[in-house]
Amino acid sequence: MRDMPTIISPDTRRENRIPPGQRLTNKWPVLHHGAMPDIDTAQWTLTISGLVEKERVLDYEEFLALPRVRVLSDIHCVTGWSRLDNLWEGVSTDTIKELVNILPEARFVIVRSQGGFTANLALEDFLQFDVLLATQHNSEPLTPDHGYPVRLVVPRLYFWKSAKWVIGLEFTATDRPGFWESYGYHNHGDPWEEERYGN
Ligand SMILES: Nc1nc2c(c(=O)[nH]1)N[C@H]1C(S)=C(S)[C@@H](COP(=O)(O)O)O[C@H]1N2
Ligand SMILES: [Mo]
Repeated sequence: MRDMPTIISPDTRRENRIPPGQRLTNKWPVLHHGAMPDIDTAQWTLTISGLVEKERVLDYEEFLALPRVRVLSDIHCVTGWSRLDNLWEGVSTDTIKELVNILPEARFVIVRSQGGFTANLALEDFLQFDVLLATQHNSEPLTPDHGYPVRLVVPRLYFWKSAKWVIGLEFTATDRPGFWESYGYHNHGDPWEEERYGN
């Protein structure tokens, strides 16, 4: 596609790219709680709700018609593995912001997955320029176990914030712990600060 920008996540430019307590893997492990949902894109929708000027429910075709970006990023899973140089393709969260006009009262976003999983993010983390709703990884469509058809990718936080099988984004004024956060994972999750557990 013409004019698709490639965004370089800043952490990929660090001299040492492996955060404390992490080790490198070249594989891509699959990790999630519960059963893997089987999503038919003919039924899939993305609901953008809460503190926005215009709530939107996008079907798959409408989602694919949004402007697209590529992002190069590293993955850091809180269980200890890191995987470098992942090339994602999808829709920037900045495009989502333009689409719905997030209200000034909004300070958090609750990301909802098919199957009930949620992840909470501060709005400033969600709107970093390297965050996207991805449909492709290394030029291939996401596989079902890695979040097909659409997953969030938040390159600068531990990978549990990167919800797979995303179906909803709810903008809120107050924070609500997501799934792993309510089981004791850190609310923020910066791998360079080792924000693994607790607050
Ligand atoms: N819907 C959903 N998304 C999820 C999870 C989950 O349990 N459900 N687990 C998170 C965790 S803990 C990790 S480490 C990554 C793993 O993504 P991967 O299986 O593509 O490596 O997905 C995150 N996204
Ligand atoms: Mo994880």
